[in-house]
Amino acid sequence: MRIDVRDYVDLQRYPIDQVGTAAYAELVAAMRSQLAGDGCAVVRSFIRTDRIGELVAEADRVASKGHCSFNETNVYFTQDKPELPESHPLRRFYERSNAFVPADNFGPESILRAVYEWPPFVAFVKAALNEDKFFRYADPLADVIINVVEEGNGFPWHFDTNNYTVTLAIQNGEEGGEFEYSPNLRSSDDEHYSAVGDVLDGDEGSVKTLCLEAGDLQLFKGRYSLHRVKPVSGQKKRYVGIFSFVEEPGMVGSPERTRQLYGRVLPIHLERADVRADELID
Ligand SMILES: O=C(O)CCC(=O)C(=O)O
Ligand SMILES: [Fe+2]
Repeated sequence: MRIDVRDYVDLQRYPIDQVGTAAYAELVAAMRSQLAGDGCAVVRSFIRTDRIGELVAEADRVASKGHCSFNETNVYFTQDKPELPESHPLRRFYERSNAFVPADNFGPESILRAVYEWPPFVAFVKAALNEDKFFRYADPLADVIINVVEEGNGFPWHFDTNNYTVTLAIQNGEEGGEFEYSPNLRSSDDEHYSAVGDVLDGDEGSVKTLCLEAGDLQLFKGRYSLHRVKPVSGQKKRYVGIFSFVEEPGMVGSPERTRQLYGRVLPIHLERADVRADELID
């Protein structure tokens, strides 16, 4: 069955296929103003409420394909610096675990992929983010994925290493899973370590909480805003779709990162990295 994205996106409320209309311009302007304000913009019920069940069913079908990876990380994803005091944010490590369902589980029958590849969707996100160079990721394991979060897990405080993320809430856990962020806590020329330390110590003064519901689309600029996903509790899994976009066409992930996040690599990762497969066998 061919998927028509028009049946899933709430185009009555968000006419993202109507470029050039006043409604489109207003929507893009609203997104840009939210992003300029605190780096976060949300399109509530972007996916029609009456169709979200189909997306949940799709996630349920592939959830067991999630590759679990665990590591200990500081908020910068950098190495420990033993010469600094233990309380320094660079030295504070938290357990991170995630289960990414690789993109090759989302084939032509996938609603998530149909949305990701729908030209009006790509154009809308590009316009909202006000990016010049904006392409779908060419990585067959990572272009569109689902992050499956189970009981007890979340995503500890961190700054993103990419400029923005584009995510779709598909299902919440029974409890927890709130998205918390401290807007612009650091800047390109000042790490504001003491303010970062305050948030890590539990000071919620600068922290905003966002409760996303199934079907909400979120654009988030996380490079300067410290953020986390609070641990989920209950039997129900939290599902979030992650759409990746990059600045150059044809990009794929490095073999090391791909193996860590997805548990395997494809020939394209090795070719691009100019590494022979036999060199990687460990
Ligand atoms: O799962 C989410 O809602 C976002 C997680 C996050 O911050 C990230 O992937 O960088
Ligand atoms: Fe993040």
